[in-house]
Amino acid sequence: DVDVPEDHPRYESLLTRHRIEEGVEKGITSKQGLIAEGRGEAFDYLLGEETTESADAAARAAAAHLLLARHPVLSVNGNVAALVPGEMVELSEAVGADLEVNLFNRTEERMEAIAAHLREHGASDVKGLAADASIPGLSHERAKVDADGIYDADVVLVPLEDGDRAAALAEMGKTEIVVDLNPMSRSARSAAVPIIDNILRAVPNVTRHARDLADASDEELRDVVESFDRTAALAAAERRIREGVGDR
Ligand code: PTJ
Repeated sequence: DVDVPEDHPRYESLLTRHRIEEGVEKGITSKQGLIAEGRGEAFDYLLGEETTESADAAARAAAAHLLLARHPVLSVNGNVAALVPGEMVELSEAVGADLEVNLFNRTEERMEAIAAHLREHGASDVKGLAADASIPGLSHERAKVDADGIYDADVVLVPLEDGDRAAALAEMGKTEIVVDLNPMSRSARSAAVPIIDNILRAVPNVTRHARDLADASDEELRDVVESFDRTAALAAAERRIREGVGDR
């Protein structure tokens, strides 16, 4: 569906822009999502546009957390829905997690459009529309979640999340997994597991690790969780940005 030549040196980045643009046209992604995408791209460029070793370790720790969880939930916003709808459905199936639409700029139209988009990509049940509970400490619209979804979850994956909400969810005692290309963002810093990687690469990578760990015992999963060092992961990403990845 895209007219981007595959041998173009910036193929992935052009494809991403195209998907976000299409997301806006379909009423899935907000206009602010375009700005967020631009910001993410700049960080991705500085990180070398690849999954670093520490981001891979974070993805494995995320998979272990999701597999150990009582009730894991994957949060979906307008950018996530445009970029990785099928990949989020696959991850939810691999770890037995719920999918919940949760928007920073909530409108009923966009909630419905995203839920329908996820169903088109194979989701059987999409949460977020009931909005019968709220996250303490946030303004009304931004606090809305489902009582049997994010509100009840013990482990939540929140990709590209706003800093206030990431902090409020962590405050509720939830184990938070954040995907964000900016290692200095407040959401990355408040996460138990910050995955500093492009969502396009991060989500399939967590799924791959989850499949690899599918037969692991709880003890083995806990070892994976405990051997992950969030401070070191953030520092490694920041170092890579500051020191550069060499000539390209
Ligand atoms: O659909 P909504 O209403 O829920 O709104 C979603 C956005 C993303 C617009 C909203 O949450 C927002 O404004 O987020 P921010 O504060 O711009 O933060 C987005 C973060 O995601 C930034 O730190 C970006 O660097 C990062 N980011 C952007 N694109 C990607 C990304 N991280 C990983 N992969 C990306 N493709």
